[in-house]
Amino acid sequence: MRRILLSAVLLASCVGPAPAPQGQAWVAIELTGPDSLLGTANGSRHGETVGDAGDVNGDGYRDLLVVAPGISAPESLEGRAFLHLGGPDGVEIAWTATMDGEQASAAASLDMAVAGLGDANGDGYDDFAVGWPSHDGAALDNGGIVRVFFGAASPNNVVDQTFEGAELEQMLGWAVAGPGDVDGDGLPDLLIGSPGWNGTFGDAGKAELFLANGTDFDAVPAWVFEGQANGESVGMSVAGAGDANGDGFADVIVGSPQSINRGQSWLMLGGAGGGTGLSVWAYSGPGSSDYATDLSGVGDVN
Ligand SMILES: [Ca+2]
Ligand SMILES: [Ca+2]
Ligand SMILES: [Ca+2]
Ligand SMILES: [Ca+2]
Repeated sequence: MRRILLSAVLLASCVGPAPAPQGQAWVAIELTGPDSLLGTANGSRHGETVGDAGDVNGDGYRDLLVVAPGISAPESLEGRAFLHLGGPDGVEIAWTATMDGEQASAAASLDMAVAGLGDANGDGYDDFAVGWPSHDGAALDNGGIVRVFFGAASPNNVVDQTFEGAELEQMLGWAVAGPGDVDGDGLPDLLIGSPGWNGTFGDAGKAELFLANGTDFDAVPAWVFEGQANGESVGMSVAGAGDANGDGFADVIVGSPQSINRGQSWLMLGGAGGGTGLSVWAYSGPGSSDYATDLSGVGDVN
């Protein structure tokens, strides 16, 4: 299978005088030079986050997700994710599907998150998730929401599964990731961060692992990793860690730049049932570093 390098480089949504920036996502496509995916409206912050969607339409080319958290389409500042299909000449400039917040200010202050998941429902098409942490549930300001979209030969924006925050200001979906197959059943699983969640401690935050079951994802997490201090905000970042210990189960890394005032990340090993969710390794950044603001897996380093 041919794979195109989706070296998606975020062009800074440059702060400057009016007019407000639209933002652009630049995609380096082989040697043909950059093509630009232009923002569609002033202030849309198009390209603030981009993600590798995997091969959503099953044609052998990887596809690209581009986020515009500031777009109003038409709900004010609802935020939108664009799916651009890859092909033999790179990524198509025209999008194939758009996923909207469907609620005024769903993405206004807290941005959005996107992640390719792999083929979670086993139909041969890769699936992806989009998070809107500012989404308001029933009487729950900023409870947050993650929507899962299954791939298809002709991808669409029909929501196939939804995870919603259960608390005020939980901010579920601040971070999402497809860590791979954490429980070894052959299906890739789903990680969701909720940095505003209150556990034993206020705003402790949590990260949850949801296992694929062949149809969609279990609604109940295999495990929950909770913050252990007020304001720790665990789950501001989540990522797959590859198979860090070489046992065949994908592993997981969870982080927070708020932890112990300088940021910290934790490694959880996969295993039967998704593993224990207990950290086997923790790393903290140097003083006041905001370490673990963002995380990403690196695959097999050596
Ligand atoms: Ca594709
Ligand atoms: Ca699928
Ligand atoms: Ca699995
Ligand atoms: Ca492992």
